[in-house]
Amino acid sequence: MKGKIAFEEHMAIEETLQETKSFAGESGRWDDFTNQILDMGSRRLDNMDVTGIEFALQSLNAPGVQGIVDTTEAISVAKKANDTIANAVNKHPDRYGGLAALPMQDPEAASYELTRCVTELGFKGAMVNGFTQKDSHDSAIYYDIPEYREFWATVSELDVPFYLHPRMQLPSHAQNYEGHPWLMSAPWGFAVETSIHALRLCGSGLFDDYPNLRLVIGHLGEFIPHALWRIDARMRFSPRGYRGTRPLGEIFLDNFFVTTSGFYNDPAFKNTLDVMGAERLFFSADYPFETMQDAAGWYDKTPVISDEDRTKIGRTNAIEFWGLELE
Ligand code: GRE
Ligand code: ZN
Repeated sequence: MKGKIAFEEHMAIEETLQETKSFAGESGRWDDFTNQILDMGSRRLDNMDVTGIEFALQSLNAPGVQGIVDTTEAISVAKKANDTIANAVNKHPDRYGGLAALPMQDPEAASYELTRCVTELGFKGAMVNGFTQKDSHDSAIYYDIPEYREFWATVSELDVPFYLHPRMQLPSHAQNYEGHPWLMSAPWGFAVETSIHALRLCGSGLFDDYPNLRLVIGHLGEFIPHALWRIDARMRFSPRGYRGTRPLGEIFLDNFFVTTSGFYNDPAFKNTLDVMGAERLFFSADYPFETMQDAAGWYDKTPVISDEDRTKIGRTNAIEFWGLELE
């Protein structure tokens, strides 16, 4: 399919590059991977051309700004990353858009940077890599706490989507992963970490206060769509501490949107489609952690959607969702 739009596509800057090393695959691949993730020119664009991806929103690699303990440094790295993305967008406005990296260490600074990115740089929303560290390497701050309500008010006012991207749990918080580093990472722990964060947001009353918030999660919903029925079924018996005024499943289906990033599998996709509906699903690749060839090769041919839905999920949903100026 030509004309696809993707939006979990990552770049890096020198300051955040090294964090990605352990995810780049075999050690011999690092130099090439570095070239791929830093490049925002012909290599990325050629890849998009051959896989039918017309337009892609670019975002900083994980954990990016969220892994920086010094707030002043976090603010300056976020700004540098966003200015780097803006520069690529300016060069290729018909191919790229931007999602803002945010210094969540300081909610007010995060609001300020998001506002700058949206109103001055024309960014379409934010991409944040899970909980943030701050001051101490062992800290992990989640955004359902009251300190972030003003930040969410800004997101709501700007009316832009917020993509909650995975990061790995901190070793000091991960006793249950001990001895199994593979388990903490993209095969499983990424989804556990991200789904817990998303569910915390759902259970915090946030979406009662700001019903227009639009949260995006990748990897076919980080296991949540599959589990949604059971969450509500069991919550009837143990809703302790739940602060939503509606069942969690309703909140999730109203306020969350899901992409195919890094998860190219028919049965899992079919289940996600059944639960979410074609209007709330989007194509994405997760380049360069995945190849655009794998993402598009599967998506263009999967028999579990009609051609009408393929066009929606691959393109037209995204145009409306992000307010893109594409036909
Ligand atoms: C991602 O961006 O989703 C990602 C990483 C590292 C490894 C796997 C992966 O950042 O999907
Ligand atoms: Zn990603």
